[in-house]
Amino acid sequence: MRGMLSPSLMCADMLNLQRELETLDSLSVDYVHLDFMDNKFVPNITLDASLIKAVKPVLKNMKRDIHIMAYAPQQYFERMDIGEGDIVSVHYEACDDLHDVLAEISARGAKAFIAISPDTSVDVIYEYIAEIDGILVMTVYPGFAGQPIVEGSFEKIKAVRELIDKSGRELILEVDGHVSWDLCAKMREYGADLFVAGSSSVYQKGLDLGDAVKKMTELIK
Ligand code: S6P
Ligand code: MG
Repeated sequence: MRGMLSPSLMCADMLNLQRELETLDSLSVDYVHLDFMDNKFVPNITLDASLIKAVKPVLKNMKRDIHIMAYAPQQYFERMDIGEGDIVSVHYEACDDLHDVLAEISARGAKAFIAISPDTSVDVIYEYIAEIDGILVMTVYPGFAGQPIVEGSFEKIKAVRELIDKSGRELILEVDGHVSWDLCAKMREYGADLFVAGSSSVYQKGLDLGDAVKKMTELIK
C-alpha cells in the first residue's frame, strides 16, 4: 500500500475552514482528518458533529477520516452523516460494546478503525481483527495538537504492523500525533500507511500548504 496523507483540520485556520478545505481538496491528498471530542473522554472540544457533516458536500477528491475521541461514539454517527467512503475511528477505551459499534460503522458503508491510546496494549486488537478495516495508533495522548511523541511509539507501530501482516488482511495502519518532518519517514519504515499531518508538519506557521503537502507526500511514499 502506498503512503497516504490525512491533514488534520483542527490545525488549520479555524476562521477560514471552507477555504482551507477547498485548498486541501485541490491538492493530492487522500483524506482530511476530522477530530471530534466530547470533553469527557478527553478534556477538550474541537470540531463538532454538525461541522463534520457540513464538510461532506464540500469534498470532491478527498474523503473524510473521522477520529471520534468520545464515549459511546455511535450516538454521533447520524449527526455526522457517516457513510460510504468515510474512515471512522473509535477508541477501544471509550466503547462498552466495541463489536456493535464496529458493526454499525460497517453497516453504514464506512471503514471501521479501532484507535488505541498510548497506554493501551496492541494485544486488545486481536479480538476485533476480522471486523475492522484499519487501526489508528495514537502516538500522542488524545486531546491536543502540538504534543511531543510518546516514548515507545515506534515499537508500537512495528507491533501493529506485525499483527496486520500475520492476520493476512489488508488493513490500514494510521498514525496520529506528532507526525513531524523528522519522524514521518521513520514511521513509514516501521509500517505506517496513513499519516495525520498537523502542527508538526504541514500546518507549521509560514509554510505554503501546497509545497508542504508535496514534500510530505514524498517523505512517506
Ligand atoms: C489529537 C488529535 C490529532 C491532532 C494531531 C495534530 O488529539 O487526535 O489528530 O490533530 O495530532 O498534529 P500534531 O502534529 O500537532 O501532533
Ligand atoms: Mg486525531
